Amino acid sequence: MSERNRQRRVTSLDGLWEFAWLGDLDPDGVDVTALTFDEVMVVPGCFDAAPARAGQRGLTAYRRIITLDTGIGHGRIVFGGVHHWCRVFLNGVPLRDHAGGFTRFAVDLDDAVRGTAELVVLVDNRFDADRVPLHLEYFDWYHYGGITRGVELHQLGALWIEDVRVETVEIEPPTVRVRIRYRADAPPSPDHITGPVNITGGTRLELALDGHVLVSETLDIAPGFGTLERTLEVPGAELWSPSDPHLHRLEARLGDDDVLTRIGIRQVTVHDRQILINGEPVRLLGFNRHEAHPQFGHAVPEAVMLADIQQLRDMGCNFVRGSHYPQDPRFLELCDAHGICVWNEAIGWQHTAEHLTDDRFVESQLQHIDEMVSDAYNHPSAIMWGILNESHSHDPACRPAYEALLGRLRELDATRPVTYASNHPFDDVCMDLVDIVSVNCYPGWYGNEIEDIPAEIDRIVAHVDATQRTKPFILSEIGAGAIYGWRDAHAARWTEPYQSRLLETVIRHLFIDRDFAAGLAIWQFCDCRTSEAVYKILGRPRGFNNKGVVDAYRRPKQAYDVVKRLFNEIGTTPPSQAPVSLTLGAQPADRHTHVAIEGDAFLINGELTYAGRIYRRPSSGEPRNVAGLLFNARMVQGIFDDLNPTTRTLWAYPDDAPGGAGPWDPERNTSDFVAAMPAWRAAGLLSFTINLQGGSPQGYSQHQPWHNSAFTPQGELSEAYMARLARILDAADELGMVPIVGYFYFGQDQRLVDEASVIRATDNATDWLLSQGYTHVLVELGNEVDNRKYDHAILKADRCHELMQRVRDRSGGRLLVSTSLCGNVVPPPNLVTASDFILLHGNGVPGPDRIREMVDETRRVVGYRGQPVLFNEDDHFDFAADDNHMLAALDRYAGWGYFDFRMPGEGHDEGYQSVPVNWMISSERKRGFFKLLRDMTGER
Ligand code: ADA
Repeated sequence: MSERNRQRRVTSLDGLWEFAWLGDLDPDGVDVTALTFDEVMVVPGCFDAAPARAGQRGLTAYRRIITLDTGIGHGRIVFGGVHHWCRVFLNGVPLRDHAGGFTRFAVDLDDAVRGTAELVVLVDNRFDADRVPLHLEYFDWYHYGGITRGVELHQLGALWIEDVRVETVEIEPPTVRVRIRYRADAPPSPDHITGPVNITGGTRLELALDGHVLVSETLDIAPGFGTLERTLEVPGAELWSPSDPHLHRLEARLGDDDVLTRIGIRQVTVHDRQILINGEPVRLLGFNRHEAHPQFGHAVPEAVMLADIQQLRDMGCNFVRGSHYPQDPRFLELCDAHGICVWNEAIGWQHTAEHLTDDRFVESQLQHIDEMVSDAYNHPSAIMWGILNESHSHDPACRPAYEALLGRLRELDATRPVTYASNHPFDDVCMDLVDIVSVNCYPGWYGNEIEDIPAEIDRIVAHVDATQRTKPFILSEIGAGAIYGWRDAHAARWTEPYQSRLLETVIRHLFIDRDFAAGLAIWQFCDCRTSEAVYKILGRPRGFNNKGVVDAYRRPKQAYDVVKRLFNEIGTTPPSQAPVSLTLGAQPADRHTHVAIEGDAFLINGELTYAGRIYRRPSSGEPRNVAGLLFNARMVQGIFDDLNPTTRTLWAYPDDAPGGAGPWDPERNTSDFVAAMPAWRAAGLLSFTINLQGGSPQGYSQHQPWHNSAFTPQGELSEAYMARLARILDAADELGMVPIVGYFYFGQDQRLVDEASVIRATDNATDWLLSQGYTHVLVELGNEVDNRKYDHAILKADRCHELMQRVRDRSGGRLLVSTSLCGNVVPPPNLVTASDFILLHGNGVPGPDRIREMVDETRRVVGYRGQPVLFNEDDHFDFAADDNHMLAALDRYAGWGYFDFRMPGEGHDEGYQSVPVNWMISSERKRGFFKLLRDMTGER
């Protein structure tokens, strides 16, 4: 640790202390003057890492004699960290208790004590949720006990500096603010031995940077606590950055006291998905690091810390997440010097509402956060604060705790972004509180396989992107266990090759195949000992968390070289200036059209559709309410393609196609579709159904050998299909239309290999819609889910509600969901219950009376709660008749949807479902529908 004081008398108390094992004793019952100290223990050190006391939990006592010079003002003992509860005594008198390891605290001594004195510290490493709420047995790391960081005796005069905090105000010109908190004894008196305190003037304040005095003043210092603040412009100073970690030495002197600190001038900001240091985007590549070692426990010696930095640098890292507690300031100092950015985190691990709604727990966290901030404040390497690893951020009951803790961090330090690692990315309710979104996940380890990792990461990023648009994203944990030396031809879990393969997949996907993440912290740098509770150790061979790329003694595993190769390769390219969000089409932009349901009516942008419109039936003059209905047409082939080369030729453009003959062209098809949309909209069409697997390109078909699916067999999204869909949905958004996006079609669900793929496809489609920021789409989970041609059980009528609910949950209710059934079928209770709006099909219905009856019956199904009802497929065309299906639907206040396919002998202008097609209003049938629509809706 670099020198911190020149004037102040500071004595290190590190070394071998006398030690007594007190085991089960209650600290309140211990007479510290009557103890027998028959062992010795190293300070700093962990008594339970030492062979004599390895693995033991209990109360202990440490003792040593200190010498307080006569002629000093105050004595103060500064403990760098004690695990995890202690009580400090001087000459048998208790002075203070402290709970919680990993942070510094001070004990002020009685001014009357001079000469030699006996310092005894009771140290307890037992778990006790009342006394030490921050250290709980279930955490996934071993809680070593002891005086784990250095101890110092400070001898203070009558005026002393409590702390100095330095922050960067500007980088051009480099400008820092220095805040000195001091205390002056009251009142200074003639017999005060050292006493520059001068209440009438005469105390010197001096601030020097790299030896150059920048402030030199004489001040009046009144007794008591005080704060001095000076802003220093230092034009020649060099900035700190991970690639050029320039440091400056700041010396603050007040009277006879001083504090020396090494500072880095740098600014951390977040903007548009990026983390910037001094305005330059950085890509954070690194590891989670537990500060632990089998021989030293948490009291990792500086040589090991330096070796850690060496290995991190060797692997091309510029980032460490201090999991899951504040890192030793000595480590931060090394990170300052070597350009490693640190996420400094308060203690926390998987807390539920039980803790997070407990005032005492939250209070302990707040105190701990104060200490963490004060320890790390001046370290330029500490670029962000974190809290509460993997806690219940998805439980609204926990939100107040997140608000309190993150609020405290912002209050203490407005210069650093805040974050927490969430393992509930899909239903997190606190992410709006952070500056950087961080997610932990373990695909390929705790669930599914390495091959599933890219899709899982994409899903998470897409979701986060949709909800937390412009925030940077850090993958804050991902990894696999590997037992050091275990290389086996099967390369299964726990082998070094498995870990290598998994990490290679992750890094490639995040930074080579894509470039959307602001950072990655691999879980983890070194293996670390963990809880030996049975439920834990059975999944943690050797009692260690084995996911390190080096073992606990820092011996590299196979993955070390993989990470090294990839990080070094990636590190040579700058992060993209405008990172691509995980939207396969356009970037989410401000959307224009927002659909909602109120009762049985649809609203667009807060207004009923066709607001105020009444239509008088021509035959009878009876008034019908049109407002709130959704008239639509079945246009499911807007993104059609055929990936089967043997059938693709069927869809060649004929001579009579506008634009002429040519081979099938999916982009041309989508372009023609988009070009026709304004005409539909002008005629009163507010909605159309489009499907990720289309519909029969022949209207009705027995067999469907063509391959038209926006999903890969495993349920991933096809970029080409989704890009086409984005063009259509973007245009609809501009036009104020509300498309119904269907996910599955019975003629193509066979393209998905199994149920897991169907689920994956559902999630992917949902995440994609959200990631696009769409607020104008309705979801039709499956087209005609009672059709016997569906292969996957989960898509059939009796189970499809599972997926509908999944879409709703995943979108946090933002997507309105339904499904349709075959013509003439009234939906069963499970589907009515699961639907936000009800879709009916009118094909095969014998006449308008049955249409009316279907709507009536639907409204009587158990589970019906007044949702809007609409037909979104009906192949009836008697638009000029006095009564027809469309009018019948209107009679019952239900929307209606036109379904038109090309009939035998017809040309390219006919039909909307037969590809390729003229998407314009190009035939008598189409004109019939659009005329009646125009009349009904009053659109011109
Ligand atoms: C969690 C947790 C880590 C560690 C890891 C694992 O995500 O945040 O502390 O326990 O899992 O190895 O499973």
